[in-house]
Amino acid sequence: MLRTKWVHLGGVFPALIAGVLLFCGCGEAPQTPQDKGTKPGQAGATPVVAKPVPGEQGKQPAGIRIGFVVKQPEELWFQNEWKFARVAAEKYGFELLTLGASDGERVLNVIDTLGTKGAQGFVICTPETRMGPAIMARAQKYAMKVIAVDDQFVGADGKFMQVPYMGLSAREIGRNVGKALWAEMRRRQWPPAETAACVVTHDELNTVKERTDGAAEALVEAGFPAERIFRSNEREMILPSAHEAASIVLTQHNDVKYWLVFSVNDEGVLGAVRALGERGLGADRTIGIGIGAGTGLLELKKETPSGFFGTVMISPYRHGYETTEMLYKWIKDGVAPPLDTRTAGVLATRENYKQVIKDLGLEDVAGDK
Ligand code: FCA
Repeated sequence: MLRTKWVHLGGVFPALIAGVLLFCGCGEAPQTPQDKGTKPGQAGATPVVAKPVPGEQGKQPAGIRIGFVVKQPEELWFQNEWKFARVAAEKYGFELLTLGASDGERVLNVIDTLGTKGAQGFVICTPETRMGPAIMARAQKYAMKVIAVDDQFVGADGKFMQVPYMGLSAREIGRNVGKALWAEMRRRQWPPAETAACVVTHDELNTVKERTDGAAEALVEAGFPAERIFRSNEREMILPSAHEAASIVLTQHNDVKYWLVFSVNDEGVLGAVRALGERGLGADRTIGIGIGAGTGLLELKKETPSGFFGTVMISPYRHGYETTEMLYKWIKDGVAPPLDTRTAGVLATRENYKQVIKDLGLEDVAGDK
C-alpha cells in the first residue's frame, strides 16, 4: 500500500537522483539564522538573508529571483527544503534567497526585503497560517507571485485560501502511522488493555491535526481503544515542547505498561520518546513513529535502538525543488501552478530505512549533522 502510493510520485525519481547527484560534494552547511533564539517581537531581530545562488553562466532569462521563506530554519526538514530549492536554482539559473521568518512581523519584513531586492516571487511556509491575507497583500505591493508550502494559508473567513499550495496528504500519512503502530503492537503481542497512545499534537495547525487525527482514526478502526489515546498540545513544534507535552500525559498515566507514540513530525515523537526513556520506558516498552525526512533517520542510524521505531518519510525534494521549479515557470512562462498538490510518505524503520532513502533518492538528507 505504502509502496504503491509512492509510485504515484511518478517521474520524480530520475530527477531525485539527479538532484542528489548535483549535491554531492556540495556539503555546505545550511544557512543558519543569525536571529536564531530571538523571541517573537524582540527588538532588533533582522530577517535572515542568504547569499543568492548565482545561476549557471549564460542561462536565460537572467534576473529571475525567487525567495524561499520558512518558519523554522533550525529544523532539518526546512534545511532540506532549501537544499533541494538550491538544486532547482542551479538547474534553471535563477537566484534563490533563503530566509527564515518565525513570526508575523518578520514575515512582512522578509517580503519587503524580497521586494526591494527585485524578487518576482517566493515560496513560503508561514509561521501563522492566518497571515495568508496579509502575506498576499504585501506580495501584491511588489507584484510577487506566491506559493504556499507545508502550511496552507487561511483567509479571514477561516477557509483555506485559493493560493497555490503544496502540502502533505496529511490524513493519509497519519493513517499510515496509525496502521504501522497497530501492526507492530500486534507483532509484539501487547494487550490493548495494557497499552496507551501518547499523542503530541498542535491542533491549531490543520496539517498537524489531520496527521494526528488520521493516526488515531486508523488505530481505532483497527481495534485500539479510543479512550486510551491521550492527546497533548505542544506550544511550539520543537523537541523540548514535545517533551513537555508528553510529560504531562505520562505523569497522569504512570500505570501504563506499553506506549504507542505519534505526533506532528519526528521532533514531536522524539520529545515523547525522550520523556519515556527518562522514566525507564525504552525500546521494549515504546513504539514511536514519526513523520519527517532527516531527524528521525538520525535516530534510526544510532547503534542502540530507542523507542523511536520508525518514521513515515516525506519528500523535501518535492516540497523544495518542485515548488521553486513551479514558481520559476510561472514567472518565466506564465504557467500557473496547480492550486493544490499533495505529497505522500513511506514508512522507514531500522530494517528498511537504507533501502527507502535510496529508493527516494534522499541519501543525503540526514547526512549533514
Ligand atoms: C509542517 C511541520 C513540519 C513539516 C512540514 C511538512 O510545517 O511543522 O515539521 O512536517 O509540515
